[in-house]
Amino acid sequence: MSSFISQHISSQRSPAGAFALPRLLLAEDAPLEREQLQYFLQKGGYVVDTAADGVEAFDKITRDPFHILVTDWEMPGMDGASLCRRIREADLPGYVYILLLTGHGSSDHVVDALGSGADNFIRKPIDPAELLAHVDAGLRIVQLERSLRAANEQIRRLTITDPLVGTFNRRHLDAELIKEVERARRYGHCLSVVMADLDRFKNINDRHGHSVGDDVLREFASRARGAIRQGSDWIARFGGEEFVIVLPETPLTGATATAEKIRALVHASSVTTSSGLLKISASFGVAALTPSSDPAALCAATLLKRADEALYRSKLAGRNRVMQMDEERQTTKDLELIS
Ligand code: GH3
Ligand code: MG
Ligand code: MG
Ligand code: MG
Repeated sequence: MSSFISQHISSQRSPAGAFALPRLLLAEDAPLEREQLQYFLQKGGYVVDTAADGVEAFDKITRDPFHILVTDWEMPGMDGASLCRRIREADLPGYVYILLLTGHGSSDHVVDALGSGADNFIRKPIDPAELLAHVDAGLRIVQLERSLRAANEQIRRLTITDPLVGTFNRRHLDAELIKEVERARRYGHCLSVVMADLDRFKNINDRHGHSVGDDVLREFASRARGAIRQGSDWIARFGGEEFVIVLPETPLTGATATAEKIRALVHASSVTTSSGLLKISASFGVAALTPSSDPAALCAATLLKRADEALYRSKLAGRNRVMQMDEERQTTKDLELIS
C-alpha cells in the first residue's frame, strides 16, 4: 500500500457511532481498485464485503443487511445505475445508502446517477480521505433513518396496545379481525373467537378500589396469555373487563377447550393484590366460522355478536363457565353438557 494511502487513513478512527459494526458492500469489477478501496474502507472502520459486478452485489444485498453500498458505475452485466434502480425497487428491511464511483464528469451523468437512486457520487480517481468522508456522511443518514424507523415502530406498537393490561386494544381488534375472517374465508380455514368477561367485577372495584380492579385485569390478561397458542392466537381488550381471544385455524371444539383452560386458570388460584388475595372468575362465550359457514354470516361483527350471545348465556346460567354457540342450530351449549 502506498504511503499516500496510509497517510490519509488513521487506523484509530471509528465512524460507527450508533452501529457497532457498520457493514459496507463494495462493488467494483477491477480487481486492483477493488482491493485498494477495500483497504481504505476497512482502515476507516468499516466491515467490508466485496462484489465483482452488479449481479453479485444485488444478490449479496438482498441476502444480508448492509448499511452502505459503494459501487462502481461501469461494470459488466449489471452496471452501477441499474444496480441502484434494482435496490430501490427491492423491499429491503432498511435503507441502504448508495455512493456511486464514476469516471465521468458530465452533468448528464450526475443527473443519471442520482436519478437511478444513488444518494451521492464521487469521481475517479478516488481520494481516500474524500471517499471516507462521503461514506461517513452516508452512515449518519442511515443511522438517522434507523432511529426514525424504530421510533415509528414504537408509536405503532403503542397505538395497538392496551396501556393497562398490555394486550392488543380495541382498535387492533376491529382492524385485524376483519382480516382474519377474510383469510379464513380465502383459505377455507376455521376461525374462532372467545369473548370473556370478568364476573362481578364491579364488586371488586366497589369494595377494594379501582387500582385493585386494575391489578385483577392485568392478572386476568396475563393468565389468558399464558394459556393460548403463542404465535397464532391473540388477545385484545374489548373494553372495561371484557376481552376477546382470536384463534385462527381453530374449530369450535378447540376454542372451547382453550376457553375452558383459561377459565380454570383464572379460577384456580387467588390473585395477589394490595388488598390481599382475591378469588376471581370469568365467563366465556365461544363462536366459530367454518368453511361451510353461510357466506352471509361470514363477517367479524357477526362472529363477535355470536360469541357475545354465548357469553350472555354463560352469565345467565350462573357465571364462571364456558358456553359455545352452535352454528347450525344457533343455540348455545354449556361446556359441562358437552364434555
Ligand atoms: P358481570 O358478572 O355481570 O359481568 O358483572 P360485572 O360487575 O363484572 O359487570 P358490570 O358491567 O356491571 O361492571 C363492569 C365494571 O368494570 C364496571 C366498571 O367500573 C369496571 N371497569 C371498566 N373498566 C375498568 C378499568 O379499566 N379498571 C377498573 N378497575 N375497572 C374497570
Ligand atoms: Mg468498472
Ligand atoms: Mg362487562
Ligand atoms: Mg363483568
